[in-house]
Amino acid sequence: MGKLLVTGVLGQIGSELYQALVNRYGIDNVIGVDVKSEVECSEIGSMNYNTVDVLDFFKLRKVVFDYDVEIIFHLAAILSAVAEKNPQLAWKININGLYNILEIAREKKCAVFFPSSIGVFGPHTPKVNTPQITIQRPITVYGITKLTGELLCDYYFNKHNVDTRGLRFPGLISYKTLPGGGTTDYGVFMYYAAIRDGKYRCYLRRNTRLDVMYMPDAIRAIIELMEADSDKLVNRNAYNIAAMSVTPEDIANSIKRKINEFEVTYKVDKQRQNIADSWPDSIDDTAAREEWGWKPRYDLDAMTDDMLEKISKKLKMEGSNVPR
Ligand code: VAH
Repeated sequence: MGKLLVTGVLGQIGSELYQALVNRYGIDNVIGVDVKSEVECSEIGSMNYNTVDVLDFFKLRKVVFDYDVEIIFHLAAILSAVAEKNPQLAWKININGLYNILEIAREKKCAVFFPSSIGVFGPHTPKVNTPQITIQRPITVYGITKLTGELLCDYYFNKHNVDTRGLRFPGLISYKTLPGGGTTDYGVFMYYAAIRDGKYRCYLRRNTRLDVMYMPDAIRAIIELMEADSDKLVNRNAYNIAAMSVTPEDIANSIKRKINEFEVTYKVDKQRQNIADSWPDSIDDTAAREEWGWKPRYDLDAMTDDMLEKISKKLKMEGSNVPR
């Protein structure tokens, strides 16, 4: 595999994907870009990094050509809850940023990974075991940008032969880099609160059912998809993938197996509840399993045990400067 570029490399997915790609292909073959400068973010020091805004076409194009990039993992995006507060910015970053990536990939003949989301589905979509091909009428600007992104990626594959591939991620749970304003961030915050405070006030109803996935599974899915045989990919933009369909109460009960006194209360945030209610309860990922061998490795309790162990170590090392 040639040189790999990760945009949004300082984000929740980008930061872990960068490290996984370095571990697999070597640091000389991976470049990360994001909008922060090395002064603003200490993690950058150890990375192959350039400060680039995906809206800056010429600076982005220069990085792709200077490093002779062959695959672009385009993670830069505004997530659902933040997007609803600033739809214009979300449209600019999520659409114009992707358009720049696809135009550069067309010229440079790069492959492109695009992170879609279960946010592309809406209230008219079958909520249980949501099919790969189904009604997609999202009610959030985030979902609209991700659906538009799927269609743009398909267009560039069919019209310009750009090797675009995507995944419809569920809510992703991780401990290394905090999520950036999504609707499913509650899962991450619940684990931190369980260890640090022994209690958590959840902004979604206790019985709000959503698909979630542990980050190690998500990172492996990206790499396995981009290494898959292109000729076998039919639903390339973008695959449903799933791991577990859970509620906040399910996660709380899984945590209580290890932290018995953990208490969760519920104070619904209407906006994020409305977003969550418009998304599926569970996802059918048969196409991903059949076309490139997708299979999750973490269930809820395995994720909980690993999250609690890793966050405990992180809090000991970094102190409590982590989310409340
Ligand atoms: C969000 N974490 O909450 C993202 C994701 C399915 C949710 O797309 O916006």
